[in-house]
Amino acid sequence: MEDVNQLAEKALAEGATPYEAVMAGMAKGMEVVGRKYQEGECFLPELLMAAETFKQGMITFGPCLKSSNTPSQGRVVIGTVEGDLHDIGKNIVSVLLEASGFEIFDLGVDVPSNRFTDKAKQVSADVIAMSALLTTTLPQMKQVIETNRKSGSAARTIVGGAALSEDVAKSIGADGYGRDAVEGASICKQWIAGRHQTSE
Ligand code: B1M
Repeated sequence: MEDVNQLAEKALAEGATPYEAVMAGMAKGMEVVGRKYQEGECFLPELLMAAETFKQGMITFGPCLKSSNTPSQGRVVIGTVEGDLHDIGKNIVSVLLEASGFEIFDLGVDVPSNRFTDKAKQVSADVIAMSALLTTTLPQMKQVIETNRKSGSAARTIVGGAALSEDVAKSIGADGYGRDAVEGASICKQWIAGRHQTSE
């Protein structure tokens, strides 16, 4: 953990793009630790250390991924649903959306469903983006989607995270599903581009 920022600077100095370093480097590493945890080869403390190391690395890479002078593409309310504290994937999605010019309202983790819909209404969000890694928290996502739809809000809903698949996303009524952060950000961009085209 102490070395990660120095290594991050080194990767950038050697020509890696911040995006490559996060997706092909740190996220890949997290995947390896996750697999070892699943196979009983490493335990919760190692998992926590890996997660903290990831977050530490984002201190270097995060600002490089963000673009400050792109005009706003739209507004996204994002969070990890109630009962779920996993935030690494959600944070990557958030950074990529911000890098694509979206205005981000990040509600954090363990977010009750009404906070998503209230915030979306308050800021006239274009998208509500939700992450879930625990299968037990899927009903929370469904609730946000239903409340959003019933309220007549124009915000579209996109979901992702290890607890989801395309089929599950469909079954809970989400407008979109991102297999990974890149796909999630790209779907949001397509939605906004489509909206601009229809209004021209
Ligand atoms: Co936990 N955990 N965890 N965990 N954890 C999983 C999810 C689990 C699959 C591990 C396992 O047992 N095999 C399992 C869930 C089982 C299930 O529900 N089916 C699990 C469990 C059980 C638990 C606890 C209950 C363990 C315990 O306490 N006994 C506990 C729950 C706490 C809680 O949330 N209430 C717990 C705790 C933790 C830590 C705190 C130790 C840590 C989280 C730290 C943190 O996030 N700050 C942790 C971790 C690290 C994992 C694993 C190993 C890795 C998750 C991760 O960060 N992956 C995970 C196993 C696994 O997934 N293989 C596991 C890297 C990250 C980049 O990927 O988040 O999937 P991910 O995001 C991807 C895509 O999914 C996608 O883009 C990202 C990158 O491209 N994506 C989106 C994500 N959100 C998106 C949203 C989008 C679009 C794409 O649009 C909106």
